[in-house]
Amino acid sequence: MGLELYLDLLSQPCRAIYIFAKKNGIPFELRTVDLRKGQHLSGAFAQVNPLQKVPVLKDGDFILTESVAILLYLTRKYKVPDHWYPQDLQACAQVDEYLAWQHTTLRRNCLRALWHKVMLPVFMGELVSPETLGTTLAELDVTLQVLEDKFLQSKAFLAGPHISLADLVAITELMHPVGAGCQVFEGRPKLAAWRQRVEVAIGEVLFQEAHEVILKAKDSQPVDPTLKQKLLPKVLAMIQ
Ligand SMILES: N[C@@H](CCC(=O)N[C@@H](CS)C(=O)NCC(=O)O)C(=O)O
Repeated sequence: MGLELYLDLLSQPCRAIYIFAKKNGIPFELRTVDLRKGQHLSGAFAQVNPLQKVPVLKDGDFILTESVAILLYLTRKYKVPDHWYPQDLQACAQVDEYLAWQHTTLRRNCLRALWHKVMLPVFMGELVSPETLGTTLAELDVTLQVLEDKFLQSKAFLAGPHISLADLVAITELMHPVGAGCQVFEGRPKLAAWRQRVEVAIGEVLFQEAHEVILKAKDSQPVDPTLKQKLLPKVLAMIQ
């Protein structure tokens, strides 16, 4: 069996891996794990990842979780262009710096924005107070400023003149609040121009294909009450 990727394109790290593999012509079997249907909680998927989370990479008997590790594995196993993970010591360290930073900052804020604004009320039928949503969006705003001022600065891309894993991971995060209807690029011309460059570098067709699910998140059908009971505690833990 060749490379298998267990993904749900609703998930931002899954989108990054999907785009990376497609863009670089890496052959893989897509194993869709529909989070909204609770497929990640099945016994069969627990055999693949006991943590019951996507993304997961399976390469023969080798199983790898954690999106950053998966992206680096693909970068090293397949001969992808250097710009994704530059050879230059300092450019590479800047990609590492961004990947280490984003997990507890941009990832958390973008995830919370999506769930507080759309997924909890629309999909889960759970009310979110205006105060909670306001705090979430204010925290997102602070993080976007850090992304712009500390990481992007006046560069074309986060780690220099070319697109890297840092940009790919960042854009797939930002499309979460975009999917929730947040105007994250409004009033941020530098970030908006960067988004255009990233989209062009990825290719607009692939970019749209990977983001179709999240851009329709607002149309999610309400979950049935039995599944909601199983999903809600996991979701609340995930968006803490
Ligand atoms: N740190 C992990 C996060 C994995 C993760 O939280 N995946 C989410 C989707 S973005 C998931 O599968 N959630 C299901 C759950 O927590 O029940 C990574 O970057 O791969």
